[in-house]
Amino acid sequence: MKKCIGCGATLQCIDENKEGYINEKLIDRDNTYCLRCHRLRNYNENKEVLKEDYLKILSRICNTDALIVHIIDLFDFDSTFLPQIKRLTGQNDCIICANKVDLLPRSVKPNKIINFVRHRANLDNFKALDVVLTSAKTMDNITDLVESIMKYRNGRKVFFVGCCNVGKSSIINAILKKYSDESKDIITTSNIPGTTLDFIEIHLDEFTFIDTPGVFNERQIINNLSMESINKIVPKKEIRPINLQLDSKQSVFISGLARFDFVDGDKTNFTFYFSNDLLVHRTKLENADNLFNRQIGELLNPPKKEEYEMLKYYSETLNFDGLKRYDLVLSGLGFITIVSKCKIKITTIEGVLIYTREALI
Ligand SMILES: Nc1nc2c(ncn2[C@@H]2O[C@H](COP(=O)(O)OP(=O)(O)OP(=O)(O)O)[C@@H](O)[C@H]2O)c(=O)[nH]1
Ligand SMILES: [Mg+2]
Repeated sequence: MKKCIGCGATLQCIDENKEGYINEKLIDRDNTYCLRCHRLRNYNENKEVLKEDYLKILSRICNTDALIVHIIDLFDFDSTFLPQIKRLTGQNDCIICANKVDLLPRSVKPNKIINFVRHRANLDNFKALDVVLTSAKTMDNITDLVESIMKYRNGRKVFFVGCCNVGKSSIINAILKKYSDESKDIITTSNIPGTTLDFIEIHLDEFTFIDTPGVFNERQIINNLSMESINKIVPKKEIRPINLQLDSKQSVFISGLARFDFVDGDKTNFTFYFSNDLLVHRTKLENADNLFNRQIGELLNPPKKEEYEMLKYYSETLNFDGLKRYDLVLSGLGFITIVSKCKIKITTIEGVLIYTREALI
């Protein structure tokens, strides 16, 4: 059975609407891509196909003695850190690869991020042999990841697992570019969740790397919005922080996706870390409702008007003691650093988790 080298689907010439379809004239060639990969790679055009159940596919790892590289997206840690990966992969040894580090401002200290990841893993009793921060985009620490894999692999196959879109395929492409003659991306990657459809086995020297389909997590914000909106929300490059000095009774909109109300406290600075394509807009608290109702889907976009109709919002009120610097995190969207004693009401869309942590920066 021949497989597509881009997504791992078994190639077939029968049904164009099922995964792995390829024109029969092409099927006898070596190293071919299916029609869907061809379109994704050349035109960034998604062809929806009926997908196999990824959980069934992943469960094949359970019976293999393997090293697991659990890849998470640092910009959407909460939705992409999956403690259940241990169970899904048969309690095999695991390394955490925290990817997309290029999106965080360079001023973030790597050790702080690593400690944060370790701390969160410990809270879930998740044992990781190592935590490595990487960027498949800028090739940061790809050698560190490979060294860690070499240290812990003990001759086993290495599976790259994690949520959709965290960069599993991109990481393997990055390793291939670094350690072989390959100069282009072998495996198909895209910002569409569910790009990889089946195991893709890559042999490099004595290593066997296996790319896997992403675990679908309904909490990931990418599931509920259009590609156009996602492209604005998910940062493409290093975030430029926006520093605002606010008086109490002022509000800040993050496009139409979140609203930050400074309810009580002395005049102070807040730093907003969101994709550079989102609007960070200040107004008076008393005008905020009105502005939202008039401008949602217009100035406050994303979401688009028709998406807004489908979304639900919720609020939380939080008190900060000013004794430490804290981040108020909106999972998948970004975070706000708070340095003073204050009371904040935060509103955002359902699916985005609100929580606080000690400031990363
Ligand atoms: N900024 C940045 N983007 C990245 C990085 N790694 C991957 N991406 C982007 O994230 C998107 C998803 O990458 P993929 O490699 O297709 O992710 P995946 O985990 O294999 O996704 P599935 O196959 O759908 O499970 C693509 O648009 C990549 O270009 C990174 O380190 N930094
Ligand atoms: Mg993939």
